Amino acid sequence: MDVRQIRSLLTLYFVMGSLNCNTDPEEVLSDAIRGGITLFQFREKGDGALTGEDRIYLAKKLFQVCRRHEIPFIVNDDVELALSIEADGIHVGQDDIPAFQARKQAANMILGVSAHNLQEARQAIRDGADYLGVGPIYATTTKPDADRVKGPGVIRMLRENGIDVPVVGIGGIQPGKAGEVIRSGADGVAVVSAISGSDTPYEVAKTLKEEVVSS
Ligand code: FQP
Ligand code: MG
Repeated sequence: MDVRQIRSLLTLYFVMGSLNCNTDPEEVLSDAIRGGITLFQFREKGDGALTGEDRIYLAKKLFQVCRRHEIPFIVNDDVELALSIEADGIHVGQDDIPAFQARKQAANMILGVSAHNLQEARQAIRDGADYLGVGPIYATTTKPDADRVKGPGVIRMLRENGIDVPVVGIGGIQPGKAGEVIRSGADGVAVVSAISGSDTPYEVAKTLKEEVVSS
């Protein structure tokens, strides 16, 4: 997939698992799609997350919803799962399998890699990342083991140092805070709780989308 396509997919990237949802995950995802998300990541992890067959079942269900609306489906962490369901991509972080290995195993998939600084960004690009997930931009409660809060300036810093690959900001991005992330040089914003933890996922997604495309 070419770089321009990836940039456009990152516009509003929704990341979610069953633990993040107040209601049926399929319904939350459908509402988010209706609100204008452009990419989805299945992230089923944490205390009490589904495992085994149940996890695979939910992945397939959510994949179907995405398919129906032509939203590419990215799997967090688990390359085996991504390969077995023929997902569109995989996202790995610094504590997961090395990005170069994910690139080898999933040669034709979209590969996203988390980067917290310039060194990690450069390495991810050498390893074959299609995009970088950079954060946490703001404070988040979604990920207990998140890195230190960086502020949107981290993206400006990466751009000023020649990082020109597609970048999405992640971490604590709520409506009203997305524009600043885009103006710092991100191609889009990734959110978990802003949408999934809301009682109105459709409205929040729509608001975030408008904010990103107008920034
Ligand atoms: N960026 C993105 C993306 N998705 C993510 N899941 C992460 C960053 C974080 O491995 P990681 O990845 O550091 O933590 P975890 O596996 O717990 O999510 F930009 F794609 F939205
Ligand atoms: Mg990970």
